[in-house]
Amino acid sequence: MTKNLFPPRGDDFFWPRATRPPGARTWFALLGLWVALILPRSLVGAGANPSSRPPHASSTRPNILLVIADDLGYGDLGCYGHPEIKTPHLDRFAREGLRLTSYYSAAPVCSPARAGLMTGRTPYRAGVYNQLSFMTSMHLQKDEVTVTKLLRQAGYATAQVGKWHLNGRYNLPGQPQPNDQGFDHWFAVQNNALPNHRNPYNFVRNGIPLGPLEGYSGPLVANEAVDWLTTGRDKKKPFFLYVAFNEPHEPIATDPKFAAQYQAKHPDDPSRAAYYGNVTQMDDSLGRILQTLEAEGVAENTLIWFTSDNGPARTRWHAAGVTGGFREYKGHLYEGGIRVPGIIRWPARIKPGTTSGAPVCGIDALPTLCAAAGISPPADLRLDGMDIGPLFSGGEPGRIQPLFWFFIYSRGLPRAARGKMNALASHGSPDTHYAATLATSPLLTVALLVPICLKFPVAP
Ligand SMILES: [Ca+2]
Repeated sequence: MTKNLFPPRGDDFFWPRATRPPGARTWFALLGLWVALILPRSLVGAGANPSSRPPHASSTRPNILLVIADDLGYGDLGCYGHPEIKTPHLDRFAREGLRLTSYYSAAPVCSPARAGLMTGRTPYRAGVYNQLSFMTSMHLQKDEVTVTKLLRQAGYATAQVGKWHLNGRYNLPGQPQPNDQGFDHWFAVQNNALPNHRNPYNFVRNGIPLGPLEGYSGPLVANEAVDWLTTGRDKKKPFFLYVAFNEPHEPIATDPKFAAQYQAKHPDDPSRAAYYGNVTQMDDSLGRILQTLEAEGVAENTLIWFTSDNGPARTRWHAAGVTGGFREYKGHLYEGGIRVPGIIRWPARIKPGTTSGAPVCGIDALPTLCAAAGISPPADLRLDGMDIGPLFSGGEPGRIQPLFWFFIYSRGLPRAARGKMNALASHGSPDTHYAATLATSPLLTVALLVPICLKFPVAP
């Protein structure tokens, strides 16, 4: 690993060499952690693929709404303890469903987190190991099995609105586009709404650039979702709608009616008022989609999975996102970088007002959503996530394969975890190659750590 693999850090755009492959030492570290994961898995002979219809599968296939915010911190919602930010729709949504207090994104930055969400696979296995700059050669491969492809194959109508960020050559030849990953209808931007959330000019609908639009990103995305839900979809089919809000990722622009709710308390900090209002702007947009589900009469049997792609960004322009007290922020593999809100509502199956501290990760979405729809992923598809559906009825998922995070430009440490157990390893300074820590040490954790310790010296 050479030092120039670690570009200057300090703002949200610090990874200019997105396409550069990991160095030998990085792959060595990855291999060690990978062996650590595979070993305990092989010892118990567990598989991630559901082999039979789970008890929580719906006899009537549920509609599915997957919602992801951008750079929303664990502590940025009222229902996760923020003292000021108003998120009435999400607060109500959480009261009506299952609020997860140990939910993790698959990665501490946008693209790999979304790759994990779409594929059920650790982002490195899915081939997306960094955020995807415009025109980068890295992209989600066309032959990856996405949750969208599986649901569409099973008869679902599918749509995506908002941020895509799973390719570099967005809406250009040579890389798969949202339709290649299973979406019948899409209204999206490659990464951020530009020039910011206000009057964006870079949205594309089904391959057609739309030019300058009037309004703010969140409401525009909600408009498209509402239009598709009410008049665009085939109502004979169940639906899968993927809503990826740009908020509250910068460059932020907030409708004055939302920013004004915070200006009186922060007259000398317009950036803070804009950020708080931006989260409320997203909440209001989601509220319109939720109200549409009610109006369409489909809310009861619609499974909604809400989350964020990574922890809050701490930039020179917008530093108001919070982790709820967890260490560090976006880009780190410490809690603040990957621990994010996770709320699931499914009135037909989930008791309102429940909370769980069981570890759940974005890579669990594909197995869980497929199981809820009664779909078995291909038997030869190597998944890393699992069906966490038993949580819906108060049970335990019984995770066998440890959760695993690795990020080449991590500000923290590569990490593997199973329950309360954690292993952290770093490929950074030559003087502190690798360190391992754990909260408890049952036999499985020993098996997890031995390969790391054998291959790499443990830092003092
Ligand atoms: Ca993000």
